[in-house]
Amino acid sequence: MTTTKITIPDMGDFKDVEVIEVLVKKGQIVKKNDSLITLESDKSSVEVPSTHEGKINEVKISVGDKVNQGDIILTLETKSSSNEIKDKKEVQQKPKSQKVIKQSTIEKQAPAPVVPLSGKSSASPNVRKFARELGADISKIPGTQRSGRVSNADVKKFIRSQVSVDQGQIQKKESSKHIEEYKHEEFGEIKIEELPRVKKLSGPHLVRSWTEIPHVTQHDEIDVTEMEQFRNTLYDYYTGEKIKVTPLAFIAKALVSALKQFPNFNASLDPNSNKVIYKKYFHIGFAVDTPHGLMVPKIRDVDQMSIQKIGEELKNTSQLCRDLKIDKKEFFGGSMTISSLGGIGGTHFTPIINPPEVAILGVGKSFDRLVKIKNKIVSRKILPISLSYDHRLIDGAEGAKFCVYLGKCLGKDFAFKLAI
Ligand code: CAO
Repeated sequence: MTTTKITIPDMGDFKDVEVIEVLVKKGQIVKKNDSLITLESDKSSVEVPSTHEGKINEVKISVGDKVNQGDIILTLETKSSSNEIKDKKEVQQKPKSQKVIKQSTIEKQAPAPVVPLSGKSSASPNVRKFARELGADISKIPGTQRSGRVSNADVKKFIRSQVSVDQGQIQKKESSKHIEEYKHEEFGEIKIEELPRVKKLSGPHLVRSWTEIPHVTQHDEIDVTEMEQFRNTLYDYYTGEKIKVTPLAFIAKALVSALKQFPNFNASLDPNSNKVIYKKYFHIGFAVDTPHGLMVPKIRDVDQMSIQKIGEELKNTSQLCRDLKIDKKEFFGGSMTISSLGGIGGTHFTPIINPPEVAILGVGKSFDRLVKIKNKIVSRKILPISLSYDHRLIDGAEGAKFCVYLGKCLGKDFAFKLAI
C-alpha cells in the first residue's frame, strides 16, 4: 500500500480557481478516471479525474476554496507501484486533448487529463449518465446550480415536467407552449431580451405553487397607530440617535407570535405520505426585490431576536441578495414568508405560497383613515394585509383567526403581545 497525493494540475494562466464541487468523500473507493472535483474559472468549468484507483484517506479541499497548481486535493491509499508506472506511460501520450489544464502532479506519478465542461449545459459525468439513461437531452435541462450547472434533482424535475401519470399510466404531457397567431413585430417595433436567470429559475416554482396548491387569500386591515407612534420615537439610549426600524421587523415578530399560536402555519405537507411536518423553529422568509429578480432568503430563529436585531438582519440579508452574495441554502428551510410591498405602495394583493411552506403574508402600505371612535372622528394608521394559505391544511376559520391574532399583536397592545 502506498499513499498517493493527488494535486491540482498545471492550469496555464488560471490562478486561484474556485472549487465548485467536491464529488468524493473520505473512505470512498475511487477508480481511475472517476471525477474528484469540479473547478470553475471565469471562462470554463473543468473536472479533475483520479489518476489512480484506491481508497480516499483524506479530502483536503472544500467547495469555495481557491486553488492553484500543486495544492493537494486528497490522499489515496493505492495498491501497487507497478500500475503507477503503467499510468505514467498512458498519460504521457494524452496531453494534446487538454485544453484548459495541461498537467497534474501526483507525487511522483504522471497526471490524467482534466475534462473541460464548457459549453451550454454543464453537468458531472454521473448526472449526464443519469439523464442519458432516462432519455433526456441534457442540453435542454435548465440547471439550478451555480452557472446553470445541471444536478440530478434538475434531471428529475425536468422528466416530471414532461410526463403526467393518469391512473397509473405514464403519459407525455402535451406541450403547453403558447403560439401567437400573429408575430409581435407585425404590429410595430419590438426588442427581445433573455429572461433574467433568477426569473428563469423561479418561474417553474411559481407555476407549480399556483397550479398545485389550492390557495385561499384572506384580506384584512390592522390598526397600527400605536405601533407606528412607538416606531417613530425609537432613539438609542446612549447616542440619542434615532433608530431606524421599518414596520417589517415588527410584522416579523408578530408573525412568529402567531405561528406559535397556530402551528398549522409553521408546517409543510408531505404529499407522498399525507403527513404534516410541524417545525419547531421560526425561520421567516421575506421577499426581496433585486435587480436580478425576486429572491426569498430566510432570517433564522426570529423568535430569539429583538426587533432592532430583526431590522438589522433584514437590511444585511437583502443587501447580500442584491449583491448576489447570499448562500443558496439561505433560500431553503423556512417557516413562513412575508412579502412586503409596504415600502413601494398599494394595498391588497394575492401572494403566492412559497412551497414547501403552507402560507405567506402579503403586506401593503399603511395609510391614514378617519374613523369614528366614541363619537369622535380621529385619524388612525391602517396596515393592509393579505394572507394566502394552503387550503388542504388550513381552513378558512383558522385563516381568519390567524389574521385577527396578528391584528392584536400589532394593535394597541402590541408592546405586551410582542414583549418589546
Ligand atoms: N407601510 C408604510 N411604510 C412602509 C411599510 C408599510 N407597510 N413598509 C416599509 N415602509 C417604509 C419604511 O419605513 C421605509 O421608510 P423610510 O424610508 O421613511 O425609512 C420605506 O418604506 C422603505 O422601506 P424598505 O422597503 O426599504 O424596507 P422594508 O424593511 O420595509 O423592506 C425589503 C425590505 C427587502 C422587503 C424591501 O426592500 C423589498 O425588497 N420589498 C419588495 C418585496 C417584493 O417585491 N414583494 C413582492 C413579492 S411577489 O412578487
